[in-house]
Amino acid sequence: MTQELKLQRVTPEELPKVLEQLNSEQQIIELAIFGPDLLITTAPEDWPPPLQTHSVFQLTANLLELPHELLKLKQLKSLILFSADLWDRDAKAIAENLTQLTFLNLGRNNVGNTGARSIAENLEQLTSLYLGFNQIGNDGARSISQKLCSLTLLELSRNQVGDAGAQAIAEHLGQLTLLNLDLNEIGDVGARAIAEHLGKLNNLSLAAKGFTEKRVSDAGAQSIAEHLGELTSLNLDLHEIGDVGVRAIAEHLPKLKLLKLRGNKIEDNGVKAIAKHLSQLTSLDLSLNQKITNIDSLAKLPLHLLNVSKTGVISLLPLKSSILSGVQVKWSDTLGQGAGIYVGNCPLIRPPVEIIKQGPEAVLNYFREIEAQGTDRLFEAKLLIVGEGGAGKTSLLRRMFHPKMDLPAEEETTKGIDIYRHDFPIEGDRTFRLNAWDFGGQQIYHATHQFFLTKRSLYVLVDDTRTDAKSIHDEGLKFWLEVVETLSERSPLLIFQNEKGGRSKKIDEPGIKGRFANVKDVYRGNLEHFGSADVLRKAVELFALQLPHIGEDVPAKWIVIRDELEELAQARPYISLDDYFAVYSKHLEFDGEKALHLSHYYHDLGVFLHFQSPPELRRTVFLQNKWVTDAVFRILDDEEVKANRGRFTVSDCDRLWADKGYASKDVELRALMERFELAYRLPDMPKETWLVPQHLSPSKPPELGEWAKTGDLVLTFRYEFLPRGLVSRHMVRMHRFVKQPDLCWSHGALFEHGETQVLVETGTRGIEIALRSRGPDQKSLLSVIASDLDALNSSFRGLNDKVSKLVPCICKTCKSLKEPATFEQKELIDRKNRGKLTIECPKPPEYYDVSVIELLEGISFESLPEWAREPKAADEGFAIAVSFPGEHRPFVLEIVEHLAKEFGRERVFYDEWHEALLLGSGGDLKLQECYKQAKLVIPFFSEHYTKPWCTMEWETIRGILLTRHKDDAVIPVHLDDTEIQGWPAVNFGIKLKGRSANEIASLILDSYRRRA
Ligand SMILES: Nc1nc2c(ncn2[C@@H]2O[C@H](COP(=O)(O)OP(=O)(O)O)[C@@H](O)[C@H]2O)c(=O)[nH]1
Ligand SMILES: [Mg+2]
Repeated sequence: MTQELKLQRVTPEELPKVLEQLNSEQQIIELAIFGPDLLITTAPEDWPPPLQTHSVFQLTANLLELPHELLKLKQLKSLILFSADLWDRDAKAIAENLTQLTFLNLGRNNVGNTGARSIAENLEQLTSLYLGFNQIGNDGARSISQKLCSLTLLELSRNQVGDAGAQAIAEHLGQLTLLNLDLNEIGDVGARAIAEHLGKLNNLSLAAKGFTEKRVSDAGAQSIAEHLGELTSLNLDLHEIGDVGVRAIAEHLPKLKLLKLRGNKIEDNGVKAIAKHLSQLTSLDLSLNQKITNIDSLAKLPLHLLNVSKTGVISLLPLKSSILSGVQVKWSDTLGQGAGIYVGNCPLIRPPVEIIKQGPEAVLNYFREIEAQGTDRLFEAKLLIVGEGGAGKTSLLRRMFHPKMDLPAEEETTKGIDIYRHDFPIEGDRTFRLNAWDFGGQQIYHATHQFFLTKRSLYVLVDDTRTDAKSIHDEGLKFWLEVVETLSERSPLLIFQNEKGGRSKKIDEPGIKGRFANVKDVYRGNLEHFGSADVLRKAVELFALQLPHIGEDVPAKWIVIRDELEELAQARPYISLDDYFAVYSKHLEFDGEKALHLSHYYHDLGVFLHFQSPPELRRTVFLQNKWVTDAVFRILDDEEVKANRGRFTVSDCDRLWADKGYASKDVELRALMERFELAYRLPDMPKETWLVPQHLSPSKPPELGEWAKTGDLVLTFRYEFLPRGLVSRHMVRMHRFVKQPDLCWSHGALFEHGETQVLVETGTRGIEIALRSRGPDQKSLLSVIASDLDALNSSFRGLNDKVSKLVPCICKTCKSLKEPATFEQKELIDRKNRGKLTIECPKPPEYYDVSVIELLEGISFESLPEWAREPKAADEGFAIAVSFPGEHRPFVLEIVEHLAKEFGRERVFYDEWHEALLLGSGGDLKLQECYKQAKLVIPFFSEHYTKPWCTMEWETIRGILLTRHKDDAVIPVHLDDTEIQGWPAVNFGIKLKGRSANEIASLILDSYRRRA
């Protein structure tokens, strides 16, 4: 059989015929059929070895019944029927008819205890049995144990087997070499039984469920260690094993190659024990053991996979040599992504988190640079002063940093943002640079907080003692505490009580600190007096020095480059990208990619502003934050713009940006406003016009008065805290569906696609956003709009915990109501996880029981239709980019012509079609950008691909591959058998095999669609 035929897709109707044919044509002995839920995505050559010898079918839909043609395949020795909706009677039929089977896999079905018993009673010669995810309990496990004494492999993961079942297995199945009981209900008793009886095991998997009381402790781990000396692979995820248990495992199980201990109670000593004894370990999972902080000792193990995500690890320096030799560091926690060091959510300072988030290439660069230059630290931070207008923020700043200055006069309220610089000396003759940001009080500024209230900063909240706010229940104080907590990712916050006129006020300090862990201390003083803020200033300096990024070691030259940019910033509000590159090249050998890694890092830290997209912004590095914010606020504050309900044109910009060099950067400044989601350009206007949705009317248009109807699809987001301006930002992001801006207001918007409409509206209490969808595509449009709101919520790092989705009831009573009962999505998911599959509707008279699954499915987002995706404007980037050696130009041209029929030439990057993009200086960088933006990159590998020019392209593509590994962004076409250096999987890709250009093009299209 050729490779192409190995995987056949069949409909349930076709299956009987296919089986019949198999029966007549060949003496088939190995057969695999997969249900429609489990798509096989890898190529046959990458399948696990057992599958390689099977005939493999993929069903396009679920089987309605087991075809009896299958039962005629009496000679079958191996059968896989995975996720095919089989029940106990199907298992019985298989067991009674296919009596030659030695290998059986019925994973992810519903065979239950009865099905397990039928298998046990009829298939005594089985050596391998896989019945994961099948509702099997102790009874099923017992039947299997009593009859199937030849089993060497038994997989019963995701069932309900308890200690009793594990004991039965242990007592009867002494031949087992592999036992997988992941996600059952097994504790120490079961673990001990397994340990004492199954001495031949070399692979044991006992990961616990997330929701369970049953866990293995140190005692269980010790028995396993003492008895199962043959183990090479052990999984004890999510138990309660501490350092004692780990030490036993390390000391007694020297053959271990794979060890999984995710989510236990392991600390640094446990890690040391592993390092000391398990010298053959290649794969180790210690994630979710929060007390681990130090993994230095692991450097000597031959690990190619290490997961320490969600631990307290702060430094990867000890693993430097493996990182330099090519092991990738990934800011994630998901395994199954191949080799690497996984460090998602660790408080890393070496390298800094911002570097790791940029991808493995940036990490590699970091280590190379510190090898060459040594390290230094950046002593620079932001201090943000927040609080109600008039509370005394500006006064406090003056008292702290300009003691000689008078307090501001009543009418002198802050406009926009003022930035004070405070330098203070620190150890080693160095200076700490603190930039203190003072916000004006106007509401419109609140919507911009999200961009400036950055993490890794220090906050001071000024509390005005003239108001009565004393505890977290008082709205004024609570609002600011919530703002800082939501936006700043737990940055430290100091409260200053301004005792104006000597008035003091008690404040519920323990209550506030109990609820807001980031509140460090409360200070007070009467700002009329000189020296009243001295204590606070000392505290500010102290806390600034303790900010996490201050401890970060970065390559020494990075600090030198920052210092030079700071000097430039004194005279110039911005510089061009080329100027920045020039500064970089003065200190380090020039490499565009690396220079961009560095600017990205400083941008993330809030040191300066440099967006790497869109192209208008990429070319400018904004050194003075205040210059930028002043320009933006001139538009936001302008009375004419307000009077025009937020609309402004180029002539408004000319009027407002006449001085300070703004005029020559107007395009960039408008792009920045779009990037900040403050404004968008209205389409189809005679004169170029932008809209600031914040300034739309505050009241809902009367046309939309009584909008709700029965039959609407409704989804509600409920917030414990709703950041200001969220709906306006949502409107900017989704403006392609805004057809009538006049039907939008500052707290709501109407989105439309054809005949379908979604009304998004903030509830009167200001804590809910309701989405109502109606029309032929109501589910799709609702999905699009709701997913964007989800994404927006996630962009506030502290918001996800404060928002819940309310799912409307679908019972008969509610279906006839405009306002159906609602359930919290979180509660529904929890019920589903705990196996409680109904919930009672609170509406009389019937109080129906409603299916939890159906409720959840009602709001599950389907894959979206093409119209719902982001538009395909030319600046949206390329769908496909090709890279090829000139020798193959004619052939490649033929292929891209085919692709262009599908996407249009503007979305296929083929050098000759896009020459204009590459003209001028920095052509190589631009080229890299094209490859980066492309959804899919196709290199054509051949002996000619090793030429220098291609090699340079290849370096870029490989970078993309490494960072975009997960979404299959690179698929090569192998024109011959040349191995390309750095390409990890030689087998992966499209092989020429005499195919025509047309055929290759359709394979590429297939891959593209599968990715999308
Ligand atoms: N008498 C007195 N006036 C104060 C005190 N603190 C602030 N002010 C005045 O209150 C007004 C508002 O203060 P300001 O610092 O501008 O508040 P901001 O809007 O929070 O920046 C100004 O006129 C200040 O001079 C104080 O402790 N005593
Ligand atoms: Mg002020």
